[in-house]
Amino acid sequence: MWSVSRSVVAGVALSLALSGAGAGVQAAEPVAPAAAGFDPVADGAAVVQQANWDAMQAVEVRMSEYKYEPAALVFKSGQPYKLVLRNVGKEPHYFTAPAFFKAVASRKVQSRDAEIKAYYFNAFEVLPGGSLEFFFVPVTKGDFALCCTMKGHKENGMVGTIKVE
Ligand SMILES: [Cu+2]
Repeated sequence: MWSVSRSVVAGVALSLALSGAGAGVQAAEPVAPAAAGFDPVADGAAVVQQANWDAMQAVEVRMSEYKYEPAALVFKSGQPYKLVLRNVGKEPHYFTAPAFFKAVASRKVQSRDAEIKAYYFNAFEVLPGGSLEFFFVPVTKGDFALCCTMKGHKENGMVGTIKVE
């Protein structure tokens, strides 16, 4: 768990350094994680632990060419969820929603063959015929963008919205 979190932070720092150099920005002062847009739920582990998982709600999203069904997702802050992402299409599809992932407390990601416990995610890729389950508790209210980052998919309409209310 710790090593996963650390590598994510390192990845953010690296991309910052590169973009700063490319844009000709002077980076004399260290950039705070929040200022860099890296401001996930601070007490995510406690939120996950205190949630009533017996009251968990399941929501399924089917991915295909080139859409999410449903494309408008609404979650309630504090309510534990299992989000099932099912690829019923012929191409791989992404569930890319970095701002949404920062607004939730992540418990784990589960697939047929594996389970991953990590605090932060940016995106999930699901292969044709495959599925995965994301267990989480929404924390921060807001509207968040969802899209598929496979080449050309977003342009073909593979976008969605996620509301935490
Ligand atoms: Cu796609």
